[in-house]
Amino acid sequence: MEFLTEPKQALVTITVLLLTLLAQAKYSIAETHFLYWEVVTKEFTRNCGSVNITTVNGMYPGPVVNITEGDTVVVNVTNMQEYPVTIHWHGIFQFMTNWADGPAHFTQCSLKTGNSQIYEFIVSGQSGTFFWHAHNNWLRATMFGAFIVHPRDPPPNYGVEVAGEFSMISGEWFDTQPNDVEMGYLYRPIPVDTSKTANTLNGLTGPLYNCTPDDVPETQVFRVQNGSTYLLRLTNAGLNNNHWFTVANHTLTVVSVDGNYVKPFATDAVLIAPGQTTDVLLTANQTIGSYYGGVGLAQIPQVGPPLEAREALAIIEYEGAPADFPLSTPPFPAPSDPMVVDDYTAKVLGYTDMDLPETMDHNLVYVVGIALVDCIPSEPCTSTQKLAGTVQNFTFDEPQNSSVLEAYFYNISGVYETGFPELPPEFIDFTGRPSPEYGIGSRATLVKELEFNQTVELVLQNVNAAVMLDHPFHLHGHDFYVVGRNYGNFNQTTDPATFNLRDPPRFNTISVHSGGWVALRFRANNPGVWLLHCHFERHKTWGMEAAFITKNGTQLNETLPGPKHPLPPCI
Ligand SMILES: [Cu+2]
Repeated sequence: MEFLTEPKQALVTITVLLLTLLAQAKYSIAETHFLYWEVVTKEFTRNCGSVNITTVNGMYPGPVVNITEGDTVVVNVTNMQEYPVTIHWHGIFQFMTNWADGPAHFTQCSLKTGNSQIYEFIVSGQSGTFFWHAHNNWLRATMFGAFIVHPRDPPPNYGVEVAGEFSMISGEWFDTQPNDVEMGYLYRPIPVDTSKTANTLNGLTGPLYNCTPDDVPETQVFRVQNGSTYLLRLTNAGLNNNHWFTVANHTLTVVSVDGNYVKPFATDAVLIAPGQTTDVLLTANQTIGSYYGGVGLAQIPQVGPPLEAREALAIIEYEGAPADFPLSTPPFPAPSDPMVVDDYTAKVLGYTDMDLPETMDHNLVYVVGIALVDCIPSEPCTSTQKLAGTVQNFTFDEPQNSSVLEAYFYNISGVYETGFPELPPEFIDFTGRPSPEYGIGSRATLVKELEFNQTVELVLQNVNAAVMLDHPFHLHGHDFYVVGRNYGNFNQTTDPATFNLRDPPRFNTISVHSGGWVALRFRANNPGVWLLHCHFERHKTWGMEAAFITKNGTQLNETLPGPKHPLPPCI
């Protein structure tokens, strides 16, 4: 080793000091990220057809937000195209920044053509994989992107060195502008033909969607090194389908769901409902080569017209893979096999060091289903009734002239009503037979009020109304613990004894399986208006929405301040 003279030693010492400070700074100094997003129309070609789609900055999928826990995000959104828009930061708590949450009709009115809006919020007390998406009409089909929050403290020890990470967001491609697809679903008694829909991974359909035998579409390649382990950040940004994710020949280790660590478990395939995210570890420990991986449908049960069943595949390519390595499609679980789903679901467990509410201020049972509702004269229905998504037999009538939050904050009357029922009027057989009691929903803009810091147990009970389907429910502004789930009817007397209060997983989105129920617990510690809705866009379009209003507490830091930036005008 070269002998260092004194000045050289001093230089080395200073450099080492600076490097140490820089390394520490990575974990200690919060940053502010200023993002400028223009919402523009751009033509993209997928699945053998071109469509003018609505995008952020002409990108599909949209830009990735990459921050560290504690950072501030300031997004200046300018709407340069014809459709009104809003943006939602899915899974981000928005503590004291309810105004930046984004769902149209609930926390703001949509941003109209030519106008700008600034979303500003701090991401605190959470890290992991999230995503952002448009939250009005069906624009989120093409306006979505990853929102990655790195932990402020050193990254978690997975027991193995992580060599790199990849974000993989699945979705659906429609052969027309998604808002037009929505119009097709809104007023018809029978859903529109979905056969022109393609599955996508990171916005690409992959090799199974070739138009002619010679025309193979672009396929994304993820490059890995033999023997290394990678973190795959999986998100289902799709509108109407559950997805299985799998990689040929490789076992995946699930480590996190919805930004919450889970007890790691190995699996061949990962089940992701729309609105859910899952982080998995993949170790490149197979023969040096190339392997297909991607998403296929996990619809349970499958009803209506046939769904697009081709998988959206990408390639995991080892460094040094032979060019003629035979690629094979991984086996996917059968799309409608509840056994595989239940087996997977049972493996997802949380940790014991948690803030699970133990005594409840509210024990809510909400009955959720797909029913019919009478059309009103202004609606271009093709019959006297249309399909309705219902919660407690109410289909949510979205206010048009003010958001619920503005009405609440500024005391505007006539926009919404309080007193959403805590329980169904009667505990009937919800799942065993068609329930005529739930066949016809009624329209209402009804919310449930909660006092600050109250504890809530919420059971979502599926009902066999017009039809019985899965419903992936998403709660804005909170994570919740999943303490129980089963098929059949929830029994208020006997089922709580079966709850898992030891290691329940913590999510922001949960699939209420067809013919079943789930029991959730959360603390209402975030003042404001928080949407609870099915994350299947069809069902949301049909009104499967509800909302909580959490009132202010007594302290200043328990009181929702006014909006930091002007909101889009409603009229
Ligand atoms: Cu649903």
